[in-house]
Amino acid sequence: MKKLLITGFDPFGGESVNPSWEAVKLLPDQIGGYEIHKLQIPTVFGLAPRTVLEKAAEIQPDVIISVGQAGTRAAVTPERIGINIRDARIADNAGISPKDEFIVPGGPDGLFSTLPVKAMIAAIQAAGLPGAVSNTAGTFVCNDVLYSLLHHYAGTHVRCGFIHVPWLPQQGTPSLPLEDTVKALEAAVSAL
Ligand code: PCA
Repeated sequence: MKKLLITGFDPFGGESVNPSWEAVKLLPDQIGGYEIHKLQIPTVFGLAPRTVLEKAAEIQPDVIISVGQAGTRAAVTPERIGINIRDARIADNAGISPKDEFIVPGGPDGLFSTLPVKAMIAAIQAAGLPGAVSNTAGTFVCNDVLYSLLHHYAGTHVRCGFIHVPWLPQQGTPSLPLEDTVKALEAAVSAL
């Protein structure tokens, strides 16, 4: 059976919950032909991608999907591209807020997700849930993970990418109930 490593973040920015990890935690241990390996990662520049890469070195997944919270979005949004920049508006969970730094000095400006972004969105919508493409994962820790994974696995058979999910209802508006986010992630994985 193929292996999928899927990650969610710890809460950040003073919040007490992060829907990405809450949803990833509730995924079944198998979806379609994939064995699901779940991992919580810290909202810390550099450490977040390193934590994913260490786990990936251990389990040797075929696919890696990192999931994160995007508080202003109403839909579950697979990301099209990661960009080579760290530019934080708020401090990460280690108190660091880099400005205008490259993630990989000398690396390409942008790297496209190697996941089937449009097929995942179609599957989310077919499940009756809000799904849309996103053309920016921002410049905070989520983009740090997306770009770092794409750079690390460029030219290999390991496919990777990122999905942002809305707030939970108790966090603000717009939001999506936790069970809908879980179903949307399942639908996205079923499109792999
Ligand atoms: N969202 C943040 C980092 C952690 C998370 O869940 C982001 O969009 O960069």
